[in-house]
Amino acid sequence: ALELNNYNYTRYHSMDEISGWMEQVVKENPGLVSSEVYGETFEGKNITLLKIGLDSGSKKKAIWMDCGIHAREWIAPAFCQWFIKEILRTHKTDEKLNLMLHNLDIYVTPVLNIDGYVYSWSNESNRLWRKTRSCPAPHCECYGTDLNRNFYANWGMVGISRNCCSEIYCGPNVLSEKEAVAVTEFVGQRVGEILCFLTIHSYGQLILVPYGHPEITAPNYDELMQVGLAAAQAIKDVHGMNYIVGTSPDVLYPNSGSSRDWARLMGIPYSFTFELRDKGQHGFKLPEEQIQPACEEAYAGACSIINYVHDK
Ligand code: ING
Ligand code: ZN
Repeated sequence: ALELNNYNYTRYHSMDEISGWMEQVVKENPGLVSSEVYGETFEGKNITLLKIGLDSGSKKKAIWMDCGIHAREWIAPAFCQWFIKEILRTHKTDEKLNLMLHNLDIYVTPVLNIDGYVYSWSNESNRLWRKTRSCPAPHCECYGTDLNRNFYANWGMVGISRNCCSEIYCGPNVLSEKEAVAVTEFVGQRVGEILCFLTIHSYGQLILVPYGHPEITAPNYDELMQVGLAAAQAIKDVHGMNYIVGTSPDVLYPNSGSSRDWARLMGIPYSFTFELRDKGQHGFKLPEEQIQPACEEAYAGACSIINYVHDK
């Protein structure tokens, strides 16, 4: 049987290995970690999250984190696993973390786009797959929709394509993808509870704040920028890496239909996209030697945000 102590967090893992790891984490941490299936992919695989938190009498708030919305961004699922590993390793001795786990539940989805992730592992020629694996619409021969263009947030407006062969195909209609529906339903039912929505991508070394649409501004934009800049500083303090903070139109280009924008529009006050290492030298094929430093710094960035949200 797989022993958590022996799990190698500085390697990329197949979906089967990640699924086995999730089961083991739950088994070895009763009262701290539980799992929940909250949806199914196009190909019928269970979408599972891990809920991390300590029992407390009062009603708890929550943090959301998802990784692997895009198949080829392998550092993202590696980070979600690292994030959980670090919490499990330190929560008994780190008093602040212990307190936060009494006040907050953390919902972590290590791989959201499971079909795409499995496909990107299936063959070297499929390594750079990004989208889901849903079947082509009539009159089009290409598979898949960009999940991060499929959410109910100015869907189909900017930074998208209607061509089903495009990498940024927004889908035949809003929420055409079961994976986007699963997040929408789970998070949508807990809008008062979830204070912070973190969605993890690569690459580019960015922290993106709402909105991707250039004509709308989040009511707490100034605060989101402050919180994002503090996270970027926390990241820099670990290995000296520079992360840029801003909206996607300010930093790169506009987009619409992203889960980050949807979460903010729904009323979740703190919503961020992380774009992990690197800046393009290796891109999506970040060498395994960089998993550890990339995750160490991103952990500091995520904790900076979670601390802020908890203390506020
Ligand atoms: N980037 C995200 C995407 O969905 C993004 C977020 C949007 C970044 C627009 C910059 C500009 O495209 C990746 N890497 O998936
Ligand atoms: Zn991405």
